[in-house]
Parts: sequence; C-alpha cells; structure tokens
Amino acid sequence: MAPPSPSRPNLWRRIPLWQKILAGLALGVLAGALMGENASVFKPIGDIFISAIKMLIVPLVFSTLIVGITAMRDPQKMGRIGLRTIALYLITTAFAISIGLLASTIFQPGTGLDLSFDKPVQAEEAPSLVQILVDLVPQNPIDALAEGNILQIIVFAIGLGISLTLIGEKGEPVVRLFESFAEAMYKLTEIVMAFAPFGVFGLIAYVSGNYGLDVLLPLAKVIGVAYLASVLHVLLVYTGLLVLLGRLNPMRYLSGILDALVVAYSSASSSGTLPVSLRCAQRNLGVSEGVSGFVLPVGATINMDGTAIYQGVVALFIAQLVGVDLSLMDYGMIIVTGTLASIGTAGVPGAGLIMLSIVLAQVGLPLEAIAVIAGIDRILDMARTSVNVAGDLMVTTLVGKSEGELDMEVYNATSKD
Ligand code: DAS
Repeated sequence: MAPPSPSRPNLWRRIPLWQKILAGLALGVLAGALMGENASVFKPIGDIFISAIKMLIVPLVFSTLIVGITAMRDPQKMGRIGLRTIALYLITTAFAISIGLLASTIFQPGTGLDLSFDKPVQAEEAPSLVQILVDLVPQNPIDALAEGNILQIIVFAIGLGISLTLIGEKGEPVVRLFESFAEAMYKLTEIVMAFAPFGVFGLIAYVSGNYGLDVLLPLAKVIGVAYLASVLHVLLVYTGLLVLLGRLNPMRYLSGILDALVVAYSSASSSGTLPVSLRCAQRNLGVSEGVSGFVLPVGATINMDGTAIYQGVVALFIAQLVGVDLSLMDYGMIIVTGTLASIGTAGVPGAGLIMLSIVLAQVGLPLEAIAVIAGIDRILDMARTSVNVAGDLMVTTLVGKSEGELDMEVYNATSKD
C-alpha cells in the first residue's frame, strides 16, 4: 500500500503571514471607507489582538534575556553589545531628526496654511538623562515585572543572567527552566500572530472610518512630508548602514521585517509589536536570542527614530504655520531636545505627541499649535512607530552580524514567514 502522502498544508496555511496581514489591512481600509464611523464596531477585534500581544511582552522579554545572556557566558560580550547598541541607536536618531528637519525645510508644509488653534496645551517636563539612568535600577524586580517597566526588567534580567552564569552548575536548573519557558512563549507568540490578520483588520477599519478625508486633506502636506521622510530614512540610512557596516543584503532585511512593520503600523505601539519583532529577528533575520533578546527590548523603549523624524517635521511645520523664522541655534535645539524626547517617548500610541511639547517649548513655539496636529496624530503615529520598529530590527541585525550571532543561512533565505 502506498505510504500516505504527507498532508499538504491547506491554502490558508500556505499563504505567508505578512500577506494575510496586508489583506486584513486592505480590507480594514475598505470597511472604514464604506462604513465610516460605524466601522468602529470592528475595533474590539483589534483591541483584543493588541491585548494578546501585550500579554506576551513581559514573560517573553524576561525569559529571552535570561536565556540569551546565559548562552553568551561572557559578561564582557554583554558590555560590548550594549555599547554597540547604544552607539548605533544614537547615530540613527541624529540622522532621523535631521532628515525630518530637512524635509520640512524643503517642502514647507506649514507655509500658507490658515489653521486656528486656541486650546492651551500643558508642556511636558523634559526627561532628564540622570533621572532616566537612576530609574533604570528596580527597587523591587517583582514590581518592575508586574508594571511592565521594560528598562528595569532588562537591568534585572541582565543581573540575574550574569549571576546564573557565574554560579555555574548550580544555576543550570534555573537556566533550563527559562529555556523551556522562553520556548513556550515563542509558541504562544506564534499562536497569537495567527490572529494578526483579523486584529489588523479591526484596528485599521476603526482608523479608516474615523479619519475621513475632511480631517486629513487640510494637513495632507505635513502627513506627506512625515511619510516621505520616514521612507527615506529607512531606505537610505538603514539599508545604507546594513550594506556599509554589515555587508548585508538590505532586501533580505526589508522582507524579513514585514510582519513587524504591519503590526507596528496597525497598532502604533513599539512595545506592543515587541513580540513580533523578536519573532522576525530570530525566525526571518537569523539573529540569536541573546542579541535580539537584549537589543530589541532596549530599542522598543529608547530607540525611536520615527518619533525623532516626527519631532523635526512637526516643529518646523508649526514654526511655518505661525510665521516664526527659526535660527540655526533653534535647529540645533530641536535636534538635541528631539533626540532626548524620542529617548523618553514610551512605546505606546500617542506618546510622541505628548513629547512634542518639550521640543516646541525649547524653541519658543506656541504649545497651542499641538491642537492642530492632534487631530491626525494617529495617522502620523502609525508611520513613526513603523520606523521605530524598523530601526530596532536594523540595529539588532547589525549587532548580531558584528558579534557573529547572525545565522547567514536564515538571513539569506529567500522565503520569509
Ligand atoms: N507610538 C509610539 C511607539 O509605539 C511612537 C510615538 O508615539 O512617537 O513607538
């Protein structure tokens, strides 16, 4: 009797996930266009999906970090990876805000616009770097885990991981426990991601139905400039650095990050996208658990190139809107405060808009003008979050390559998930 033919996966399972998610995104846009605000009925589907992804963040990040650090067995290597990561994050952020300023200078999105605004907006306090550093160390790691304080979780996980390595054999049972726990968390991420097409549909249907052309058209130019600067940053800076510093094929990177990009765009949350970013880094790009488990959570918290672009574009848009000519010193202040603001921005929807007040206050622009941009912030947030996530994945890939922790067979494989 002929052996049973291996069961061919059904059509649905044969379609790559990113194509299913894109289909969900397209159907969401259509549903919103056809149903208008009634499309909000689909929003709970998106909210459930985002909650499911966020459910994964703390256990996945914590277990992945422990496994990754104990696998490295070399604290010096950890220090080297940390320095390379922070250096690359700062370099790309400086490029990002400069591209944002350049794009707004060239295209003048705020010139000639007559938009009134009068609602006063409370300026945010700039996050002092000293305070950010002091807050890194958790007084109670259980609290940090319970509150989802990612930076404090990272610090505790690094300390625990290094200690488990240093105690040798005695630490093995705990390391084994975290290895199987991390494996289970990756499987759970895969299960949750199977619902991504439906979740993205719900999120996009709501946005598409609630942001009609009447809201978008008057500000179409600043939306266009922000999107253009974002695309240029990814296509010039990220692919350029991958080729120059990593001698890597940038097309493999772009195809490997698609799932994460679409979830970032739909959710407007870097932290919410973190489990998908980890999955893309390891399964599509071939980055080790140790490098991706450290670089991505740090990036999702402090590396926000898309937000930096947004600060540059919008600060100039508002200066043009109110007819203020900025000096070179003002441009310099926007670069410094915009970089700080992007480091202090949380990886959640709308965080960048709140931090914008720091940049505007620094160069004496009216905070009330934020009200003009607030109406379309979600559309801008989706793009800046996508760049934030793309930047984290690019740095993770470069750091993995520099540490010999990038599986080139996986990276160069044509078919991506
Ligand atoms: N939505 C934020 C993020 O998740 C970015 C921002 O608001 O600027 O990265």
